[in-house]
Amino acid sequence: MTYDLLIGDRSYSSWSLRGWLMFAAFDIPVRVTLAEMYDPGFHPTVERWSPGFRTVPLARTEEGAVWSDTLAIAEGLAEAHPEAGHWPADPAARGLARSMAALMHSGFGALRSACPMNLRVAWRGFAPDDAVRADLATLEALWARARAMAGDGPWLFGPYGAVDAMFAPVAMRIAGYGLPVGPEARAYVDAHLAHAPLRAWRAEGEAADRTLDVYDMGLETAPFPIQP
Ligand SMILES: N[C@@H](CCC(=O)N[C@@H](CS)C(=O)NCC(=O)O)C(=O)O
Repeated sequence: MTYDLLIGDRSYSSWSLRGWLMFAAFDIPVRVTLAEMYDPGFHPTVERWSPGFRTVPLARTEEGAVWSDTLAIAEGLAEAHPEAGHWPADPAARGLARSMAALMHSGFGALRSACPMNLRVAWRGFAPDDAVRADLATLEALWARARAMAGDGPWLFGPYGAVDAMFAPVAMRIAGYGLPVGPEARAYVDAHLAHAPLRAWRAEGEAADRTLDVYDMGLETAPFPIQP
C-alpha cells in the first residue's frame, strides 16, 4: 500500500513534517505532493484533495479515504499498520503518549507563535518571554514523565512513536532559537537532530531553495545545527 500525502514547504511547515514523519519514521511508503504555502493555488489544491479542508498535511489511501490533520493521520496509520508501533503497547504509556500528542496539537501556543519553525537558519539573540518559558517548563516536565516510563531507545517512550513525530518541530525550535532547556530535554532534541528521516526532510527543504520572508525573525542568523 502506498499512500499519497499533500504537504506544505518542508523548511517551514511544522504540521507537514509531523504528518510525513508518521510515514517515514515507520517505513510506510508514501508519495509526496507539495502545495507551496502562501501561493494562490494552495487552498484550491487542498480543497481538491478534500473539500472543506484548508490545511496540510492531508493523506489519501489507495482506496481513496482522506485523512486531514496530523492526529487523523496518526490514528489512521496506527489502525492500518498495528505492527508499526505508532503508540506504545503498554496502556499507561499509550494513554500518556496520546494525551501528550493531543496537547501538542492544541497547546503550546506561546512557543508556537513566538518561534515559527524554520529549518533553513538558526536565530541568534532570541529572548523567550515568560509565556514561552512556561511552555518550555511544561514540555520538560511532560518529556521527563514520559522518559521515566521509557524502554530502550532515546525517544519519549523508548522506540520512536507518533508522539515523537508530534514533538519533532518543537525540538527543531529549541535547536534553531537556542531555547533554554535542561540536559535531559537537550538529549531528546539532539536525538531529533540526528534522526535520519528528519535530516532527509530538511535536506529536501534546502534543495527546494525557496525562502519565505514571512518567517524572517529579523535577528542575526547562524547555520541550522543539522548540516547536510
Ligand atoms: N491541526 C492541523 C494543523 C495544520 C496546519 O495548520 N497546517 C498549516 C501549514 S503548517 C496550513 O496548512 N496552513 C494554511 C492555512 O491555515 O490556511 C494538523 O494537525 O494537521
